[in-house]
Amino acid sequence: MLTRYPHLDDVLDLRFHPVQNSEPASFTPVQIEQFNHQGFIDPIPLFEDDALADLQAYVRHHEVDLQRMKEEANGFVSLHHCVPALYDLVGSARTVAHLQDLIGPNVICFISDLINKPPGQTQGGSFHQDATFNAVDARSVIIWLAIEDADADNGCMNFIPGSHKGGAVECDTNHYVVDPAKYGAAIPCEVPAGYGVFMSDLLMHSSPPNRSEDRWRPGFTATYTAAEVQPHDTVTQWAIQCSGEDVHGRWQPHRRPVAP
Ligand SMILES: O=C(O)CCC(=O)C(=O)O
Repeated sequence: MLTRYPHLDDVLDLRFHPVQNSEPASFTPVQIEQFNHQGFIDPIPLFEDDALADLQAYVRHHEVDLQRMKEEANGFVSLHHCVPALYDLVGSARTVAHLQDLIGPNVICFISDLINKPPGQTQGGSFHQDATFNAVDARSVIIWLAIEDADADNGCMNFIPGSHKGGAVECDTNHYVVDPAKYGAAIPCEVPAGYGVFMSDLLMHSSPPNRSEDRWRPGFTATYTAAEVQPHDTVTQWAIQCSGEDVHGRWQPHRRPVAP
């Protein structure tokens, strides 16, 4: 099994295509090379000082409501689609400028999630490739943004560097990679608060348990692709335009939501 959409397995291009950008505007050429070589770029600051404090306060005050919103929407909804503050978060200028170096000028965000792992967890941590969950060609870039410091103690993500290069691989019925160790050694990706890590949708990653005694681990993740990429199935349901335009009218992006 390759993806959650077996009828698309022969339609989707699930190979890795290196980013070709010799004159990036926000990343350095070395960081672009890092993306191509290891499948992610070491964390960079996206929110600092007051902007970070505001984001942390927002998440602390609204977390319960946001989780309830997801549960009430048949188990999941991409929150940027219905919460103005999170719409603005996924389209923030610094984030999008960096994405344009990897994706091009026409940036679509089509999925996001707030994951706050409680302390004292004992289970979790199966490797997967996000491209196998998305009904689009494997060209998406995922940003994982730390709302508070994420480290090995409170369950930061683990990556298998270079595991994106072979494209999508066989997974089990839960869409976890079969025998991930054969694709390389896993490393923890520690991310300071306000920093984001940009990763290929083919990078094998896992979310190990938060074994800390009393530290929550809130992280916000958003998935972006180029408007030129053909969407399939229901993948446009939460699509928004972060920059440029939907050149071929493929995504029909949604407007900024209004506050409930
Ligand atoms: O935030 C996390 O720890 C899990 C993220 C993840 O694995 C995913 O969104 O695919």
